[in-house]
Amino acid sequence: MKNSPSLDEQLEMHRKMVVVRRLEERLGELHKAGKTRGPIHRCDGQEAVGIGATAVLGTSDFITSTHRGHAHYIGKGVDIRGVTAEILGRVTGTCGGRAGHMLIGDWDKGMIGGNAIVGGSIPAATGMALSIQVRGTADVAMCFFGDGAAQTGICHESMNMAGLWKLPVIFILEHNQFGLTVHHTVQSPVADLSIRAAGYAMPAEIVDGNDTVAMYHAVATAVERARRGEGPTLIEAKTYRMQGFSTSDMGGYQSEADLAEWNRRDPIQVSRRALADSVGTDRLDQIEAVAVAEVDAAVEEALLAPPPTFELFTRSSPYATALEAV
Ligand SMILES: Cc1ncc(C[n+]2csc(CCOP(=O)(O)OP(=O)(O)O)c2C)c(N)n1
Repeated sequence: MKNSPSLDEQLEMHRKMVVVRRLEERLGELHKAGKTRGPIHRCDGQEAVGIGATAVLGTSDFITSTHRGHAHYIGKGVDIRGVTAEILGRVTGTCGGRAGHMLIGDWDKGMIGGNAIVGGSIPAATGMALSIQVRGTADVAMCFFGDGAAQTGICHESMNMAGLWKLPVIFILEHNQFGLTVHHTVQSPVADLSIRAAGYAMPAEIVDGNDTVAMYHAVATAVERARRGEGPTLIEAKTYRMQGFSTSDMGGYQSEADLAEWNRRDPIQVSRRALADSVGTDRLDQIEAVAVAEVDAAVEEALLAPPPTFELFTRSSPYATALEAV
């Protein structure tokens, strides 16, 4: 069983985290300039969760995401140019410019879709896992969801079903400590939400969500277990949301001490420090510069593309191609 990333895989995870960070920085600027439609939910400080977890998966494994999904899209291999154009509502976007930043899906990459319904990613992946089990393939489904979403009824129903039927699903609880503006201590009587897994007969692990390699280790074990037909795993990634809830949120409820502490553990810096001894800082600088340039080029290209047109009474299917005959 392979549960450690190679050096090349670690460098690729590092590159992807920089892509996500740069994308979100640019989106923050573009939002202020009035060039995005609606608020943007940034995941600054949480990049290692999505990038580390998806690095374990193959293209035919499926993921579902949330309203805060940029690291999940990029981690699963959705093209940065398509993602950027989609967020900016352009026809060249992954879903033709009609999904926006919360709902991007790319079937060819196994990215079933983001989801603006809190908790909605959980039953979607559980259903996908049931489909995988029925079809008898060795694929797995993975869902990302927040600590707020972990309080929904559908989370418990999905986990119960997954535990009962030993479905090949990995539940990635991205515990960033807030649901909207509400701290987790007033959302739940327990600090570690992963203890709930015992109630559904599945293993759970608490992971440093700011460390891609730690995420990779834990997820690799869970994925191998699911592929062997032994059922689901819950992984609770402890992390912190460094920005407000979205670009429409003025913040002010995160303590300076917490922000400073988590800033010291910025996932990109954690990764840099871990890789510097092996490859040197020049190589890391170069990888980061290429990643930044790639995002900047994707933004410039997207801004030149036209918005989609909408026609009444004809097919308009951003996610799927309708069957000609059933
Ligand atoms: C079913 C539903 N209820 C409420 C909302 C409003 N809402 C959007 S995000 C959010 C909080 C989500 O918190 P969490 O799952 O922890 O994700 P985070 O934003 O922290 O990443 C709420 C209540 C919604 N979109 N859907």
